[in-house]
Amino acid sequence: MEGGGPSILDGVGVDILIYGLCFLSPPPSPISPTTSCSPHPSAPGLDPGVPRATGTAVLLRAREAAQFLRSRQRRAYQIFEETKQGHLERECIEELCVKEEAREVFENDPETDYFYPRYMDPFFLLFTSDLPDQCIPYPCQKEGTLTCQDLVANFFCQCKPGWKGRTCDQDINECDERNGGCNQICYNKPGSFDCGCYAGYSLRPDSKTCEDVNECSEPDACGEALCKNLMGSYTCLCEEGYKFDNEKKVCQDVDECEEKLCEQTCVNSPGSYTCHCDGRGGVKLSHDMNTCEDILPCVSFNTAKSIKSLYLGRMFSGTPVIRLRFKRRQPTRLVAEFDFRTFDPEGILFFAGGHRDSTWIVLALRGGRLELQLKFSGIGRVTSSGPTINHGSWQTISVEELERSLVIKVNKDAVMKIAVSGDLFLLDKGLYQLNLTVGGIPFKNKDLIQPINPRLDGCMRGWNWLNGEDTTIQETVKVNHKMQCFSVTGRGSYFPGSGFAYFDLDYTTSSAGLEANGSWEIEATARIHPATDTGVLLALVSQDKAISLSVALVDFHSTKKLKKQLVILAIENVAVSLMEIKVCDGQEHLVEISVTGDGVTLAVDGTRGQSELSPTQLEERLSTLKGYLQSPLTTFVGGLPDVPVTSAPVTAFYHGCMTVKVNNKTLDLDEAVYKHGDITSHSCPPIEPLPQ
Ligand SMILES: [Ca+2]
Ligand SMILES: [Ca+2]
Ligand SMILES: [Ca+2]
Ligand SMILES: [Ca+2]
Repeated sequence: MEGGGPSILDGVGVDILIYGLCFLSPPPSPISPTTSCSPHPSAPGLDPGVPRATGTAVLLRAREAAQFLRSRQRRAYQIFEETKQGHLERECIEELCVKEEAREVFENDPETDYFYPRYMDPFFLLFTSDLPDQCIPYPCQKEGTLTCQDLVANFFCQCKPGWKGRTCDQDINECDERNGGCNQICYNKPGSFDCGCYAGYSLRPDSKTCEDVNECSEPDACGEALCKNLMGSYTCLCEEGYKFDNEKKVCQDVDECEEKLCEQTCVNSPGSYTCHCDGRGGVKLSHDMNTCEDILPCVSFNTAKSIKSLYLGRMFSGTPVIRLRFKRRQPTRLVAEFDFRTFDPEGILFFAGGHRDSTWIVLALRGGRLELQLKFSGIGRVTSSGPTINHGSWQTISVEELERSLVIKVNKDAVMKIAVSGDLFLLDKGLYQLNLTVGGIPFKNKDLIQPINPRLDGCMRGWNWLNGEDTTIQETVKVNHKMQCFSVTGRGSYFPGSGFAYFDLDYTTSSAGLEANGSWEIEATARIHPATDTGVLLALVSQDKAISLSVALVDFHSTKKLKKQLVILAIENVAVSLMEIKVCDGQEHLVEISVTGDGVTLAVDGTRGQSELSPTQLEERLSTLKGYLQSPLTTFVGGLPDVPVTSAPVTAFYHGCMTVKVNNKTLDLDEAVYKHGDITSHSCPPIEPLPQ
């Protein structure tokens, strides 16, 4: 270093100049005119002879200054990074450094170029008492600093809240401590922090605590649904059976049928659904209202049969149940005797004779009395006499052909004695022949002398045709259960739960017809002895199989989910009236209905049931029924045809004993258009005593 020669200031007793730290300022930054640190000797006002500051000043040669600085370096150079400061001290203050060494310290040219000439300048002196403002250039991080305080060869950055560090350049993470005082979420950010809240909460004015947002205060939060505010959220409530559609903001019906809740048939409805079971298949809805269960009897009937009996009512067609043909080599007369039991007032016991145009007799019942129709040589007669015998007790009936008469006895009392001319046995091909049919005739009913309904729900036993041993009939009956009679019977019709009967009945009350005056009336009573709690008593069915009206036993009420034994009167599948009934008490019950254009009554054992409909709804139902009555309706008893299970509240067959009266006329099931063969029209087995 060429410097180091004698200073021009040597010997000048100016003691106030200290010069030097300004070289630390980078060259591009012009030195403020207010600063006292403008070291260049040529610069105006830098006359070394002019004292620049009060107080003691020492004029030092550069190297002395460096020496001087050594003791103060810690403070003087703290504007540098520690390394730069350390290097400068080592390289250029403790000993003279070459420019390259200075360049290494500064690691850049501008600083080096600024520093080095001044360093080598003999005027490079330090003003020890007039150190420049340490806050210039501003050593603090501006954003984080409140003020910079100039100290002697040092500075102090007073940080704004939220900052720390010597130059206030470090953010304090307020969230580290007690979550910044935030109630929920603390977001740190440079120099400060923010409290935040989870979704559904909002920050209170204190900017720290969160409070639930009451979403329901927005009028449209849930649309038509009920809004319920919750902590941190809200929910839109719909009535049971509906679910909230978030998009449309409406309550929409839940289609429970999609969830396969029903074991068999499901019908969805707004807000609800109903399950239906195949009643005709012998099942009903169980108590869970979803699954199906067997319809089981709660009252048992003694349906035991007697193998030594012959049931005459098996064939609804009215065709005979037994056909016999007797052939004799000798002239023979008819002798027949049997025990007979019936409650049926009408029907055919037996036919005997030749073909329909020759000679025959038919023993029948009409009005409960024996009737004999006979044709001898083409001439017909009808005779009726004797007591009523359809009292249900056994009695012995005999028919004997004598030489000139026929004698009919009941319990050995002759009730008829009819003079005849001719024989029932006809000689044909050398044999005396006789046809005998039991429970029907071998020709059409209209070919009788006086037509009669041949269907006879009657029972025979101990028969004796022509004094002959008859084992064939016995054997046939023995193996055919349906040819046997119930051991014991009472009045009524027995429905075994597997079929129905139907009638064509008219419910208009004037001959002018419904159109003329709109008058109609449906009155029906059913005396029932039910075996089960579910089954159709009576129904009016249109030609397209719509169930316009039905009266049924049911063990629940679908809309109220009421599990009770009830009689239900419905128009289509809508319950109109209900009445409780004790199905399983083994007693006979009387169900009465009356339906007119003015209203509906349903009564069980004299007590009227409650209406299920409002007057307006009822009016609408009755108008629907009236619509059905414009066309012929079929009256079903004991069951429904094959209709969808949703057509009526109950589709199951009735099981038990029943006698039905419609518009004051007792329905004789033998008069039906159709009757299931297993329904006994005029007999019903007794109830078995309830197990103790
Ligand atoms: Ca912060
Ligand atoms: Ca809320
Ligand atoms: Ca639904
Ligand atoms: Ca009959």
